[in-house]
Amino acid sequence: MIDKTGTHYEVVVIGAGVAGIYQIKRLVDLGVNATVIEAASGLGGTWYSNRYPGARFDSESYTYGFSFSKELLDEWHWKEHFSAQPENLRYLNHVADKFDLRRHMQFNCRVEAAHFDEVENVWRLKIHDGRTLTCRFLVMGLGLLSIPTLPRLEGMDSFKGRSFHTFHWPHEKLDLSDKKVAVIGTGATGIQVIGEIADKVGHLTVFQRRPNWSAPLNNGPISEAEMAAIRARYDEIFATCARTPGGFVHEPDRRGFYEVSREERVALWDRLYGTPGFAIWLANFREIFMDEKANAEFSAYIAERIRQRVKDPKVAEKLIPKDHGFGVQRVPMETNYFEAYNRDNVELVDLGETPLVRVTETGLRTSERDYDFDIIVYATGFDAITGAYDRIDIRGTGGLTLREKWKDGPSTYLGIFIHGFPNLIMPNGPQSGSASTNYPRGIETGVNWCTDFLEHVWAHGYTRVEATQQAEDAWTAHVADMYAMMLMRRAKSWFTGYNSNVPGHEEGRIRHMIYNGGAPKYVNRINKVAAAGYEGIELTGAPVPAAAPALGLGRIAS
Ligand code: NA7
Repeated sequence: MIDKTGTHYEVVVIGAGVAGIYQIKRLVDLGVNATVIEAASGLGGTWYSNRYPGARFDSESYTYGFSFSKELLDEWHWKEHFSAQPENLRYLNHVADKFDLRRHMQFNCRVEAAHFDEVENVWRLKIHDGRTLTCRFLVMGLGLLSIPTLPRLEGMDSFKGRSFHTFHWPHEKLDLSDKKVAVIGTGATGIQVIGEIADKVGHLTVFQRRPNWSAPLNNGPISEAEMAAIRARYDEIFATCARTPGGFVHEPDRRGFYEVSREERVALWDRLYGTPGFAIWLANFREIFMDEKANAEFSAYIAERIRQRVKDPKVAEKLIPKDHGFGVQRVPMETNYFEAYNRDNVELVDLGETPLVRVTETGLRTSERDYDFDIIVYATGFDAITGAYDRIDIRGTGGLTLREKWKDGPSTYLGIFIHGFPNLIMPNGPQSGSASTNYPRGIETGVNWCTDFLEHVWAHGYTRVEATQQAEDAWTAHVADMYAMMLMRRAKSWFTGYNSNVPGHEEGRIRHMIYNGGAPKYVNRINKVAAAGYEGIELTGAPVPAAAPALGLGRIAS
């Protein structure tokens, strides 16, 4: 039972990642009584936790930073085109310090429960340290990839060496030289780790269940002169991001796949393979995403690239996906990944042939043999998108739990509101624009829209806001329709809610997790909703007399 004596805020933001940092900045600027609650001991979200070697942006660094402050843009020098985790965390800390945001953040605070009080129209939060808080509006800055998941293998506790998920890679320096290391998993994370540590470990064994299509990141340093040129183009860069479906600088090739010759297609692909970042995925022909035949032709092209880079043809074949085409799952970008398998100290174990049986005291056992290790790294992914919501006991009207409501997948209005959960707002929620785009670009859109919305609510003195069932149904159906057009709908990936390690998320039932219509369409849609007086949202509550301040409410009467 949540007691009624806790501190009250007008807004509580959960999560001090990229979304939470920007959201609190906007609220503080408005003078709102708000706080950020963060479970970790520092800010930065993804970049606080993922400290594994090789963790870095796949977004061009200068498209990942916040765009809201010219001064910030002018003073920050991104050192690499695709900046690595330590630098990214430094950047986010710099932002928090520059704008004095840290004093509005509470660390080491895990929200265990959030219950909506239908009488007071407030959320009552229970923090794991026993405190209770209330707030009028609950803003979810939960990470979409913040709940790491481990395999369900027998004997995991019996291993005598060190083992951890990549999300929990030790914060202190870990000496890998002369160590026998296992990496389980070859998603975006595994591929980054493997490429980075292959030449730094004694011996590396990669346990691969399914290969992923992957292509070179083509990273490089950014000189002072180059950074000056980037700064001068920031307006243009952000305008490009706003125009492209993915929110990146990469624009799709508008020519029809079948309108150009095979030679022209290959010429484009040769160029894209050497282009930095997601160009190979997002500056490609649009048919790659929707047309089986086009996708198969491009996948065959990438397969050939893999064969050229991996010396042992048998190993090369194992690294080429056979169950899905290029780009229907999130494309991991790699540096030295395929070359790692040409090294004498690196070995690939195909779990399709010899599945993992258990973890032993000294290592791993497959159906074929035992392997000894000093370190086991689980690069086994996340309970993505909805996992962080599921971990909190969120109860809306009539005691309805969000966990129950989203049992078979999320349903939202615009990815921002949930019917039955009034006053809960998600600037980067499931089915919103940010989950499928260059994350900070989507986050800025979401936070700006939600903040404008709150200003509207405060200006009118509403105390309760809730999406209608009808609006939610229509949006969720629209999100599902978008999936129906994409080849990704059949992929076993976190885009479709698949995770073999999470009960109920095993293969079979698609979850419509992300909005696939692209950033411009999304922005257009949410702006129309705002222009129409926030249609689809019921705004109610006792109007505040014109003279009374709508912001900075103190403790509520209880
Ligand atoms: P992903 O992309 O979900 O990849 C997880 C990998 O781990 C993938 O290769 C899985 O194989 C493998 N996996 C998961 N469970 C097991 C078990 N039980 N046994 C063997 N192998 C397993 O997670 P990432 O962390 O790489 O990337 C997530 C996102 O974070 C990424 O897209 C970026 O946006 C940042 P499977 O394919 O399921 O056969």
